[in-house]
Amino acid sequence: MTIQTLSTQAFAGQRPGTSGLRKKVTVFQQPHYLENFVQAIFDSLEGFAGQTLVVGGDGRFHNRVAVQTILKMAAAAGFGRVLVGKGGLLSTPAASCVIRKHGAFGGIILSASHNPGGPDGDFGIKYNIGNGGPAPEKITEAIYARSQQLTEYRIAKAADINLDQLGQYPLAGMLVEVIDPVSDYAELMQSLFDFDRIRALFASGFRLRFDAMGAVSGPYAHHLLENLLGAPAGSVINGTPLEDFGGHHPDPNPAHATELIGLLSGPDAPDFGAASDGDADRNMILGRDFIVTPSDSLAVLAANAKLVPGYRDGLTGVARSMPTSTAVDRVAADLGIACFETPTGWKFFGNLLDAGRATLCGEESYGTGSNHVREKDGVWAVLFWLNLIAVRGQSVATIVQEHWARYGRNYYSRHDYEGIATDAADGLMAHLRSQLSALAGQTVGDFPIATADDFAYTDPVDGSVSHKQGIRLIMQDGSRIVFRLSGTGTEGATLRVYLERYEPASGNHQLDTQTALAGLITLARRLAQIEERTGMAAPTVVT
Ligand code: G16
Repeated sequence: MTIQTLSTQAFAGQRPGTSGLRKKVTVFQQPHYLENFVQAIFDSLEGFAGQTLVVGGDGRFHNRVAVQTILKMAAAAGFGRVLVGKGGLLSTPAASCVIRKHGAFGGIILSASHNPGGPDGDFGIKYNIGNGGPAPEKITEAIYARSQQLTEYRIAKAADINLDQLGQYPLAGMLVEVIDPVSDYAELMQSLFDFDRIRALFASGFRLRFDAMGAVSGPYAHHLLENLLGAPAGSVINGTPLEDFGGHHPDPNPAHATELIGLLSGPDAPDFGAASDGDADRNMILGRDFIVTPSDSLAVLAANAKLVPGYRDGLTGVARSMPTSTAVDRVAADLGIACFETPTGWKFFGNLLDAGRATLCGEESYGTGSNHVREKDGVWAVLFWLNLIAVRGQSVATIVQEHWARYGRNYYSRHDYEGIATDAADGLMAHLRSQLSALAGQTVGDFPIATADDFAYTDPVDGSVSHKQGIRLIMQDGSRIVFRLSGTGTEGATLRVYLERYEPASGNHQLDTQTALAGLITLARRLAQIEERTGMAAPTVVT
């Protein structure tokens, strides 16, 4: 067995963002770039000698190369065993499931999630801890600090593992097990949902289209929806994971899932549509001619959770990221359970889930999940909706409209301004921050502003504090405008403007969302001087 120690130099900019380190593939292809980050991860951990590591990714370009490197570095670091998905594949929620089920020390997930793939696209890597969830900031900051000091890394000199054959392979004193990426996850899903009832739904002629967008959810959706639940072959589209996602931008939202939205419109449309992203942790839910916002989806799942076997005993609490609409807050108040408001980033839900204080979590960015794993979970959300529909016997649109009639409607939209020069974006945020104290208590246009602040979060479990998590303007009627810079992009900066207006249960719920939000949209653009500072007269993406 030969372990090589190779000299290296630190790369600037290896600080993990909202969800790991995401950069262009060409950045990761630089000699030592990936190796440095992996060594920084291992150097920041303690007590893993002889333990199990889980490795897998969404199959995008560079996935296989990176997996082989990580296996050899894990052997050099002293891990006892690595579980790796066949073909180097593991969806992000499946990786979380495998870490938990097999009691692994942690896992390395390779994905840039919803960002495009291919040689000119994006790549990403993140470390998940033993609870199956993304490493908390304390660890990601330690990884970053270490990455800036590295002078060498260690790697086993060995042949590549055959990732396409299930089995056990020795690698420099470590055992590599190539596992089926779907089976542990499928078993977990069957423990949560009423598969007989969903099977009966499909047998009655219920029609679904699931768009895997050429990404990793395909094998999971084929197996669960078509093989186990009996949806006819062809219900899953774009179901083969491809290194460039077949040219798709694997982001399940109205801007990028246009093929699916087209399929779900018109009289002969299927009853239900859903899409997932590159690594299968996001979900978009559609009915016939009806798009469910992620914030509403979370609220509907929370309100109906007792209809689903895995949540029959009720929820201990719910959690949402700060920019996510407050629709779920109303459900929590009605149920008499806690509702937590966290910064953007799934990692902030981990402590609440571990402590049993929240059962369901969700984000406006098409992420929904529960305590079954420690990641958001796209296919799980689809199964949850199918279970609800099977029990309630109603369409998606009727379920959501009845929800609004009971709780009121939170009109909600996110406007993204992508590819802004970093200086301009930073200037815009600084300008907003400088106005905060003056804005609180003022009436601007038609809007009396009750609160104007920069969101800070104190984790109720470990007391850690995260500052500067988004600028909030909260109006007296509860309407909100939130400004943040994305932490997942790889080119320039992306400004996200989140807009929300509440119309009570007795109100008019039929307005077009952008019309309902027009006053807030104008105010947001004016206060942030978006056009003056970015030159952009309109957002690049509206969800
Ligand atoms: C990641 C995080 C999510 C976050 C989203 C958008 O999702 O896990 O928690 O909401 O990014 O973050 P940002 O607004 O900073 O770009 P994913 O699916 O990309 O892993």
